[in-house]
Amino acid sequence: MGMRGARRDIRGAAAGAVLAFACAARPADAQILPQPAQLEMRSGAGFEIGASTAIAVTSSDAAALRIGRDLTEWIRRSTGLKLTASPATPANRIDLSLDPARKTLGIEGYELTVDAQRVALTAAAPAGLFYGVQTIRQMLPPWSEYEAVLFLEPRKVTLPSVAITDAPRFAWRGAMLDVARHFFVPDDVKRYIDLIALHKMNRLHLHLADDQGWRIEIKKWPDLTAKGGRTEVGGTPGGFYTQQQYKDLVAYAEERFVTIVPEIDMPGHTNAALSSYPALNCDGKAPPPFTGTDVGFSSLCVDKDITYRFVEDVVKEIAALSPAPYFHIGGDEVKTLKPEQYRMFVERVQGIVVKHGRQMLGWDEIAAAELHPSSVVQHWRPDAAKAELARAPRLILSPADRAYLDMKYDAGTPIGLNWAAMIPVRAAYEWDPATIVPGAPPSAVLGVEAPVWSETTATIRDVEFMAFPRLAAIAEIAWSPQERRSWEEFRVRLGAQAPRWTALGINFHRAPDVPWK
Ligand code: NGO
Repeated sequence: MGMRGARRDIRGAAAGAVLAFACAARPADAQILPQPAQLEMRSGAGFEIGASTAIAVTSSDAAALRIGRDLTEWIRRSTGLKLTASPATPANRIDLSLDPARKTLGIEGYELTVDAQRVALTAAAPAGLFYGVQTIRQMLPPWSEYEAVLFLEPRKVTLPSVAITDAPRFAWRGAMLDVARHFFVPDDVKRYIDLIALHKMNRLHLHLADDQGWRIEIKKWPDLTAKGGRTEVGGTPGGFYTQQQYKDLVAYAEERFVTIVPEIDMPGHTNAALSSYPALNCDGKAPPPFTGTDVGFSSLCVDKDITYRFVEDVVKEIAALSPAPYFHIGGDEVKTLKPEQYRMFVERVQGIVVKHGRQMLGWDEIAAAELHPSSVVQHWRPDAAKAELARAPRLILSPADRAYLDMKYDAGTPIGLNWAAMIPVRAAYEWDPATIVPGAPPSAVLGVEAPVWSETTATIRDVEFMAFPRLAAIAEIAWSPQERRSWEEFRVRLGAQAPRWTALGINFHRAPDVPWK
């Protein structure tokens, strides 16, 4: 009895606190992040979600129905109400409709109108419905994120009157997680997928192999994980994903419209593979496992045929785990090869990747090679030769002095690196992808990606601390039109995310340049 009473008190106090927040005047556009392409706040009462509100999905598409169920659940958490699925009247309803004829919305765009009678969300494809529902989610009270709240009696929630037409600026809105320096279990990765999807990001690049660990099961080369998967930075136990776990991650991500992009870094950053298989070394001798943080010392033996059989087996097995059309070969920081050896390796591996039906991605060093039209250069070195990058067939932008979320915020940040820069939130936000590589044709720029390298992030809580709030800045750069972005407005909207992020349990950094709620 004492226990139960105590629990109710705590719950009551918490609900009271968030309710007070909800009563403060806050326009809907103070909540939505990334900023929609077009948003008009309208006068008028808004839409009150109550016991007789119905929700309807006009589509038989399985993804659309699932998105409708997700929205029903977020509304249940906000109000205590389980909405009925088939509306009896034309009024007081939330309509989600999939209309392939609305081609101008694109695959990821949506239109959302809210007035006193109705909420109408329309998209041409399920991804657009998903993003529209993320927008509605950000207009619900923050406690909709907090599953444990039980309502003793239902609460009404009012969505403000708005008209939104929205679609992303870039097709590639990525986050990268280095699971090699420190390993993160599948549940951690799923949580990260949830958090990036809420911010309308659609790629999760997994850095699956480096000097310190090999993280994906390859059936033909079992020692990669049996030996190479054991370690991580600092000497703590590593880990790896079985092929089944990887497939499960791919499916989980796909339900949230996130594509997982696998990276096996080569020919450098390969000590874990080299120490597992002596034959991959030019001298046939396996080096010991490595748990430090130096870079640039390792390389596959680019003159041996077995190296290319190895690469082909790896590409083939990973490609079979996922329909995603991408394979990232790393290609960064090779200090032990001559430039012609490096170029030959990249071109030969590119042939293997293309043969297996995948588009090759690589860090910006690969721009020195002869690239296939489908290949993608991921820019990272602030001082990389821009003229060479401008000739790349396609580009993703991760300039380390803006988009590397493993860089410290400022000198006081307890973890993180600083080799490229200290990156306060404002610096992570205030840049335009269009100006990073002068001379690159706009159509070549696929988008933006924010990596978290994990030399200093040992747990997913550490990752969250470095990623939030800056990941939200990168998400907005990737989604919102440049002319709709300003730091002064963004920082207020960013600060308004605090109650939602708190309800989600995100370990975000309360950066001093943001007015946190
Ligand atoms: C570099 C390096 C990585 C480091 C990272 C740390 C690239 C592409 N290679 O980025 O191995 O982990 O910096 O910030």
